[in-house]
Amino acid sequence: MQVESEPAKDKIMNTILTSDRIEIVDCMCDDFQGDIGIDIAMGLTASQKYIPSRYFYDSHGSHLFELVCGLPEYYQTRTELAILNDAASFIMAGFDTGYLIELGSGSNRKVRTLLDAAPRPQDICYMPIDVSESALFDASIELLELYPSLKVLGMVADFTKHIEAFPGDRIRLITFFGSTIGNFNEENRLHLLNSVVRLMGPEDRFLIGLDMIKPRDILEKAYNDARGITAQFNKNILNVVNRELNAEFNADYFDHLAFFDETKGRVEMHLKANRSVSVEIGKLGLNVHFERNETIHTEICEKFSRESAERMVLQAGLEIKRWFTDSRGWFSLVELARTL
Ligand code: AVI
Repeated sequence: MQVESEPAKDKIMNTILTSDRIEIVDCMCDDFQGDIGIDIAMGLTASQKYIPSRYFYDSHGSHLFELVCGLPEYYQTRTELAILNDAASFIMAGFDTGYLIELGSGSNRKVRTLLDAAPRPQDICYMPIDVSESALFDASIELLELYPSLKVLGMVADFTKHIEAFPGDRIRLITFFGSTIGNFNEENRLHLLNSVVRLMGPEDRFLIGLDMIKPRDILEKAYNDARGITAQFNKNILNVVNRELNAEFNADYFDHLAFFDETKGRVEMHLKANRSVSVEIGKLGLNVHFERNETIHTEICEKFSRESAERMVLQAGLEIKRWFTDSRGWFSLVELARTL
């Protein structure tokens, strides 16, 4: 099980950069420290040990994830980009002014296809939301150079907690690419979608990427690449825990494990102890023992069918406006509106 923290109310925001075309605000303050202690204490004392997947994304983890996106086995990014290239003009025809919000923005590659298709990019304010300040900063600066009339309002924020801080004075196109929704368990998925729905006005649109169910060998190769980049990405979570909580994980004592669970319809990632080992978590005053072959569950990657996706969005109070997919039906980009 993965845990999300409670929504933070009345957040204090620090402006970390402001000029006439860009503002970046920080909604995280010192949240990360407080949350990670609670999350790791809960996760590593559970019967199936786990570490929430959001701790993958420190600056090194964000960099490794960018490498994963370019791997030949990881079809998701290029398939979604190809769908976006074909669909962008249709999507942007109905959105020529307002906030273009990107949840978990990372690099700006996908949103650029939308901006390229925008009839009047000067009337759009791009709002990237990401926990990684460095990724958000670099991607925003690059966009300002590429689109000389674009305005950027970036938020260093956890979109599972800070959605209520998003401005609502103009129409919004909220994007959530990469099938990141599949990294949430069913309860947290619904919770997140509900909070997006509460934010949406009747004219707002929500564009979500979904990775679809496909043969096991394709899925398992995507999470077990030949170069071992996904393994490095998975193990990096231990470095984050070491750094943030003064822990003593030796990443060499854990192996990367990723498999498709057909009954659950999801890929799971784990770190499997290759020996019996005890690990001191200094800041928590906790000593955690791992038997050989015991695993830490680090990620779920839900794979959708058209039916399961329809069920999910309907339950959240959303209706499907348009469904874009590739010729093999491997990935889908779904345009949603609030159910009236
Ligand atoms: C971010 N997310 C959609 C990726 C996925 O495929 O679930 C994270 C990832 N994990 C391993 N490889 C990529």
